[in-house]
Amino acid sequence: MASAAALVLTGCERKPPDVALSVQSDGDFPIFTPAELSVPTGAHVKLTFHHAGTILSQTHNWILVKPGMAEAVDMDGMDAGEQSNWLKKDDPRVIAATPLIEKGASVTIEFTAPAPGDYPYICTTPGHSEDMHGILHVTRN
Ligand SMILES: [Cu+2]
Repeated sequence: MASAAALVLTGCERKPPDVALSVQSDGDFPIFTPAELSVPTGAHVKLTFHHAGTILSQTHNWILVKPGMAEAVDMDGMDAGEQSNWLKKDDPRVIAATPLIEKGASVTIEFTAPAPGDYPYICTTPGHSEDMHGILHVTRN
């Protein structure tokens, strides 16, 4: 694995960029804003997620999944329960995940942008993903 990574790096003239992204709930509505984000492949991403609610006390998370996997991850998360962040443990379909946060809170996570493609993000609090979803567009460098 290490040698493969070194080959990729030497074949690329540019160092992967650091990219800061922000996403939040639409106030008390279980909707992500923005619903679309974009980042170049290989970037070192620092994503800050903010729960902008002030009234309702339901918690939210931000879960980035492989293409086509949002529904399955959401379903399995429901079985896993709230104490597990509404996520199946060590789910290989999950690329990045924040913990559940309360209204008014923010959390920052770091991850490496995956291969180019369109990756869904959802909140796995039961009943939220139908409206609380978006797409991370991972572009070629
Ligand atoms: Cu939510």
